[in-house]
Amino acid sequence: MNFNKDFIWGCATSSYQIEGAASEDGKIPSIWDVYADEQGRIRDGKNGRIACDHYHRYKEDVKLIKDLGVNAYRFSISWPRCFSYTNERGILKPVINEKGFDFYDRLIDELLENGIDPWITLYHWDLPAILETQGGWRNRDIHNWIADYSAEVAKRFSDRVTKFFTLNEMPCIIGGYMGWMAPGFQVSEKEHINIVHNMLLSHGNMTKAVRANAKQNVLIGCAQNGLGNYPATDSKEDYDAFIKAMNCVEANPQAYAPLEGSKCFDANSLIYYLDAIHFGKYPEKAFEIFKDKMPEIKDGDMELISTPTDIQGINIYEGRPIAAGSALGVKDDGWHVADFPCGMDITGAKWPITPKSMNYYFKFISDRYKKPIYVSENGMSNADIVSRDGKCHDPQRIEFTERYLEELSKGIESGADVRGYFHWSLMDNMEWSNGYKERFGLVHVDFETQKRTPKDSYYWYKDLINSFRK
Ligand code: PNW
Repeated sequence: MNFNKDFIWGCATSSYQIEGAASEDGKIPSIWDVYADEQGRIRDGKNGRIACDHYHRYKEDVKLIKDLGVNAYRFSISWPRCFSYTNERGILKPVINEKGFDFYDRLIDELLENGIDPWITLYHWDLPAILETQGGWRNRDIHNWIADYSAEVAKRFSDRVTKFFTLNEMPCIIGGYMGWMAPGFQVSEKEHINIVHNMLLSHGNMTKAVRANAKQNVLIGCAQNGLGNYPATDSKEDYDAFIKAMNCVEANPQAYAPLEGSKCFDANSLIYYLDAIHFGKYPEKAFEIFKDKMPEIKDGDMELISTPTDIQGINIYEGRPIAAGSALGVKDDGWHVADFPCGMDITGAKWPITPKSMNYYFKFISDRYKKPIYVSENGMSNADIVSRDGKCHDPQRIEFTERYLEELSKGIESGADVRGYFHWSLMDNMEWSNGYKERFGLVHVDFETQKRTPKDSYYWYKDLINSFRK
């Protein structure tokens, strides 16, 4: 593999997954606090009240990031840590929580002092619970609530921070309204599609708010996810089938419904979201297929949604092989999802290991939207243990990352404009509904003692990064 000298190497985390301090210094509950504490919906009844205790141990963690040798660190700001709300006769008014902002001030300064570029994610799923009582993502007003918060973040930090992601993984926010993420219930498909519209309006309004309040030139974009599909074989037929599948506006096979029984709604394809953002219109076909389920589009909506961005973040974990021809029982669009081989390599979370997700998929996105791409997340969970020698040996993660980066390098060679890679995650953390059972870190965390142990993959990644700097 080959990456040029300017390529950005990073690692990533998110607030609720690592910070803990769930009700400290004026932080109000997020929908994840409610989902965990009140509803007990996280595996083994766990929660994020302490998580990695990063709120108190951030200096130690920044040292780990520095020693890893990355140039960039992607983390998210907790909205309910920085904003609370008063409810005056049904009207919510934001109140700034200085102590919350102070934490990120300290974190950002610590990162900069250690030569690490901070990349902020404005929203990584921890919605203030009080906003969910007003409908959360179902309420169109959210695009104003979240823009107010984003403006404040930009005012305070854009003197030192120049990279901003708006929303993390819109299809997973929808998961909250399919039942497998907070707030944790199922709504109709028409409502799902309306939530997508509200998220896209939010993304546009956040972009506008950050730009308007930025103290210098900043790079803004969303961090989107989906399945990184690829042609099943090297044949031209399968390549054409792959392109057809990518141009499909129905979800299958571009999105997932991770919990059995949870319904994957249809308008969840990559192009459904990204065409709206980059071209200012939903794909024509969406109107044919979803008809009256399409959202009400008010004057100015598509302009707001397509407020110009600078970068496109893509979180990528897995994909599906696409082959020519129709599968049995499926309508003939000239493509189908090919079977995985028996004994397919899988991760700890049983996700398929599909390095080719890094190649054709990125070329497709790059050719279609012509924006610099950053891999804003990639990594795997593994049943890592600390051995009696005191080390944490994780050859699977090294193999996984090497395979994925090799394919990414091929994608870049074929013309995909990918400029950076953020490994998910810096350290083991609270893996949402799966609690502490999935370890995604380059650093092992003993959640009883909070001891951090860099894994073999941490040292491997460090060497790899160094090898491309020479
Ligand atoms: C992403 N799925 O989420 C998130 O951005 C991270 O916070 C998370 O820890 C990471 O990937 C690993 O899961 C996903 O079920 C959550 O397919 C679930 C799925 C995919 C991505």
